[in-house]
Amino acid sequence: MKPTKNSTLEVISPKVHVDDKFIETDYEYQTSHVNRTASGTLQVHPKTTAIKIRTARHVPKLGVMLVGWGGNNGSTLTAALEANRQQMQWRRKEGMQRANWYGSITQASTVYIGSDETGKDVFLPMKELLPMVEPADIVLDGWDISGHHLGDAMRRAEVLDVALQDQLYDYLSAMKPRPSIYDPDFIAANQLDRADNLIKGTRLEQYEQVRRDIRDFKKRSGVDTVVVLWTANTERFSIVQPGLNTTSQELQASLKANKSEISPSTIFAMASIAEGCTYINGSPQNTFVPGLLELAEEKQVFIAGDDFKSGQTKIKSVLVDFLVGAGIKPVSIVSYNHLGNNDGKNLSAPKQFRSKEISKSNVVDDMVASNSVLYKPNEHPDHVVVIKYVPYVGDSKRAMDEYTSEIMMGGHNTLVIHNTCEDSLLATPLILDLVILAELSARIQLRSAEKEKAPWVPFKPVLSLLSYLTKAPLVPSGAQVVNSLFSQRAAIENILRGCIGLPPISHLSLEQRFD
Ligand code: NAI
Ligand code: DG6
Repeated sequence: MKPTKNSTLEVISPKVHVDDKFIETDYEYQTSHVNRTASGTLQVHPKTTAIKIRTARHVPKLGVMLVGWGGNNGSTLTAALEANRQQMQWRRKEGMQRANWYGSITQASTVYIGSDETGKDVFLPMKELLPMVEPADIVLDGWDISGHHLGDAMRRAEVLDVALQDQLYDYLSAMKPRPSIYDPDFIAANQLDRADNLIKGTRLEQYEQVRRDIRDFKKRSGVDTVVVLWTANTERFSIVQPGLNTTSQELQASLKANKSEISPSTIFAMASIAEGCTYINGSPQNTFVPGLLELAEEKQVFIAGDDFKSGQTKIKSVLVDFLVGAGIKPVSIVSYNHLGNNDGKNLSAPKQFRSKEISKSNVVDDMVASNSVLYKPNEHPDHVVVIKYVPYVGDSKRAMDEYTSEIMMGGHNTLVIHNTCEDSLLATPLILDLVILAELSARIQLRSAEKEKAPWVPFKPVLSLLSYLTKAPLVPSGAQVVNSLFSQRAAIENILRGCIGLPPISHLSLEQRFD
């Protein structure tokens, strides 16, 4: 079977069945369950469960609504979609540059599919494994508290080369963000001068307006499905309190009562869930208060977050995994960065910085906890995060990290990393991956093959599969948070492989190690 129309891949297996609607596979899921006995023995029980996985083949027309559409990420995504759609080229001092999707795992990375008769590994672009939304087919819309049209928003962002901006300006100028919800208590006071495009009224009225906007977009654009994604300013954390937002009922009552602690991002998430639209949080704030999580579960709508994982944290989730996995003990991690874009300006306020500090700081916890040889219970490396606003450097973020580790016999190993890059050019491809993988996830279902007529079940509403793309991964209640980048990527690869009847990548390569 060929998983996608234009794919060069064909899976030959009696365990894979394809019809017009679904790709269905018979899959053996192998796990190991551990029991702790009274004497302290760890008894491990390997287990194989027969399941079926099916993926709907029809790719819907996808609409994406960005909250913060006129910001650096929002305008850069809009520009990149059009530049790639038209396969634009422009002149730089180094020569001609073509539009591309570097930094996107779906568009620019490959997945191992097997080895050929000579023993060489064979890879395929991730987007060819299963039917996925094509970036060129995505329809964008969104909201911003700033009324700049997207042409001016792109210029204001100062991210893309001018020669490219000039080709895109007229096209982007026709797009204008819808008015949005502004609450100066949640973002930095220094954002006030942008706020000229606002939804007035009570929180409930604002919520109703956002719901109308989603319906209006669907109707006008003819899209089949909508994903709403927050790429607006980082908000401060909301207070979580019984009676306010700890259950879905409390949250809905608080919205009706216009309680001031219900943040704009939580209102967007509530509206999105009410319209049955997946909601993704690209910023660090606690939009997903307990009542919101409960609401998503009740309505069975996907939510995912928090905070795009673009540069410094991505490296951290690789480096600490490597160090701890190598038996080396990180004892001090100091992450400093400065940047001069509007995100940096907003984060120069203490409460908004605090939200980012929290999301950047938790990323090593599970890796540290996994190694009881190096760390005692509750022992952690010192971990400090500093962000400074330096307007002159604009979107070109400078990140400096120092990792000090203890090595054998009291020795020390210090690694220093200096990274300079356009922040929004790292974040934008993540937005593309988030919406494409979220849409795909809505077409994947599992069922037990051991019980007759077991029902097909979708992923749980908290879509932890997107953890690779987020700094502080949101996981279903009771599930383990996984921060290691390679484990997060392996989860995506292996689930996609499972959907087409391929086993997880084991790295056993027995055929190459034994005669
Ligand atoms: P930006 O400041 O350029 O854009 C944010 C936009 O949101 C602005 O246009 C602003 O007017 C708008 N906005 C603020 N409050 C709003 C509301 N309530 N409703 C609608 N629009 C609103 O920021 P940028 O660089 O695009 O980043 C966006 C978010 O993504 C920030 O929270 C940032 O921390 C987060 N992020 C960015 C990363 C990056 O590498 N660029 C990586 C990780 C997270
Ligand atoms: C400075 O830290 C600004 C932030 O918004 C970051 O640029 C952004 O969160 C990306 O962080 P990281 O750690 O993934 O590079």
